[in-house]
Amino acid sequence: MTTSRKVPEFVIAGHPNEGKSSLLSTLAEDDSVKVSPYPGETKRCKAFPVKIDGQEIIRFVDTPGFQNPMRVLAWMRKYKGATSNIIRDFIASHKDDPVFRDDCELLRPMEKATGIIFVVDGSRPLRRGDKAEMEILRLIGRPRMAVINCKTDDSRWLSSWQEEFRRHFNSIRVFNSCKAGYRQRIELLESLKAIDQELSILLDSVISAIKADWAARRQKSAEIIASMLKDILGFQKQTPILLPELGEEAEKKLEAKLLEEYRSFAKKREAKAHKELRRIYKHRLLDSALPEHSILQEDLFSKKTWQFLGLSKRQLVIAGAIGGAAAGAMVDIGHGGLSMGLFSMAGGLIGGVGAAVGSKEVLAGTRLLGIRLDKESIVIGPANNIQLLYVLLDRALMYFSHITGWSHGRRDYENAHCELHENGKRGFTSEWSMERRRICQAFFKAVTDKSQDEATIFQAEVTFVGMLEDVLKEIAG
Ligand SMILES: Nc1nc2c(ncn2[C@@H]2O[C@H](COP(=O)(O)OP(=O)(O)O)[C@@H](O)[C@H]2O)c(=O)[nH]1
Ligand SMILES: [Mg+2]
Repeated sequence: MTTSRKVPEFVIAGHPNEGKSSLLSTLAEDDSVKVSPYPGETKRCKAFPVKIDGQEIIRFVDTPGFQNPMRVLAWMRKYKGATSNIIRDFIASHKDDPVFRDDCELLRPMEKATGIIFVVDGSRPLRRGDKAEMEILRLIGRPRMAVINCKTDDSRWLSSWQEEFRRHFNSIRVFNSCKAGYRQRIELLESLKAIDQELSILLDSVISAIKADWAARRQKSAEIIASMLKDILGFQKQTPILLPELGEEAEKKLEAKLLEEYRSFAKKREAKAHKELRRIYKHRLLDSALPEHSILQEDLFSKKTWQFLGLSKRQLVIAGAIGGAAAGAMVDIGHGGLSMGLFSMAGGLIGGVGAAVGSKEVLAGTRLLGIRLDKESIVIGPANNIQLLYVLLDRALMYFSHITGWSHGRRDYENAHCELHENGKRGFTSEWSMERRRICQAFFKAVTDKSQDEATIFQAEVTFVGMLEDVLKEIAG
């Protein structure tokens, strides 16, 4: 058996409604933490473990906040016993008094805590009660850190908070629970080291574990995105037909049916990948919160999606320079395909089925942009236009950026759309270098052209996933 190492435990203290639960939620990446606009909603202390691969590495305890700081302080100032007994004795003499219920509840976990994180809303002025709370923490004598969590943009009071905190705490940090991401979480843990020398080694291993976990999540995400692209771009379906009997009406029906099948498959497969990403980044509540006006709410094949994420002229030129049949198809789209309906818009990707079915040469078995007809069957897929790869990739990256940029403590899901729109302007891939496009091109070929040898396919996929990992790092750190 492995020896059970001490799991550092930090108690989050402070006045009600200052953002304690929000801070904890973001720090522990746990959106099940109850955050409420009404003070006094957190009634009991609750520990929230941070686990990696099922193993607890650090723990944060949410508390109700001080109820009577002035009176608690008055009692503690008069206390004559040893500092190490002050909490125990306070609880012993107040546990039956309902007036001090929250205070007892809050102090209890502090006795054995590794440290205390004191949270204030730095966008309001300092009050008498705040000083009393800080003084209580000093008398308790546990290692402590102050976190200034600004609920609004008002920074008038920030310096007075910092000044006051310098006198009472070993470490101070400004942290925005609704905006903080991975980097800010690591920074906060780094500052926690300063509260107690002995903590340094313990927290260093926590930080290393979190970093390694973040890298592993990034790798997993890159694989999820690549696998989704592989499935959608490589989708192929063969439907038997009896050509002589197939009239124009039947052809139209068949083509519509095939398109619908493809569309529905792609949609489901894309949603599945997004869901997997969401799970990796531990978001449960964000599920229903996809911004209402986001381009991600648009159908994958809608004109709007393709106009928004479609390739720019510059990209088309680069794509043309890279060469290949797919690039040719893209240039066709650049020449006005987008202004037409789904069919011509999708022209490159699954081929103008209408044209294919209507033309004699095509009926002879020519492969045209992903749709093939021969004497006995009609074959749809794999995709033959790399633009579908870029559209899917941009949507996945936008989604990734959205979920990794969303702090777990943030709950105003209704305001989500604005940011996503800005993030997603023209998508991420539109500015990519020739080098990255080449990798995409090779990947596209690997997943759509089965005639290539296995080693080439494997290499193209590995290189693509590696590149994606870099991209994800650029987005989420
Ligand atoms: N805008 C904004 N609101 C915040 C922030 N932190 C907390 N809040 C809000 O303030 C309220 C109280 O937060 P909560 O974490 O429950 O405070 P607690 O009582 O100290 O646990 C909730 O409505 C939060 O959404 C912040 O950094 N920015
Ligand atoms: Mg709370």
